[in-house]
Amino acid sequence: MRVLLVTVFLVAGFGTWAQGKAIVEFTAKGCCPMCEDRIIEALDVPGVRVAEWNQFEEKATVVYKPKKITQERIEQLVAEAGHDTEHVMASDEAYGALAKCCLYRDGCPGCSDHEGHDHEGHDDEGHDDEGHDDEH
Ligand SMILES: [Cu+2]
Repeated sequence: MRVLLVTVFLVAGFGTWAQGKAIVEFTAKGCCPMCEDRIIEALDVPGVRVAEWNQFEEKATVVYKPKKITQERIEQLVAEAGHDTEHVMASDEAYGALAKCCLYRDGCPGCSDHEGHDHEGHDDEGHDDEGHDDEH
């Protein structure tokens, strides 16, 4: 799994511009506009120029300055805010601090007023909760 992810990492890093800016896209799990705000806020740091998150694709797009911040650090920041990314898992503490609506590992349970993302092809037999380690 790691090896595959690192490959994606490298490919994504090819969007480097001459001005010392780079763009990276990575999966970041989440449910709702609150998650979007949280993720974007987490990326409001020096070196990050633009941060966006697409709720339906669960994908973050970040424009950053490679001299000031790394992709790895960017994903760490998102994970520290409670959102699993492609390469960095959020700690249980960070995940547990999320609003109920935002518990993406449990299928976004509380998002009633604003529907969570549609997992198309979602049938009940195959729940693809990778990294789901709920022991309680
Ligand atoms: Cu949310």
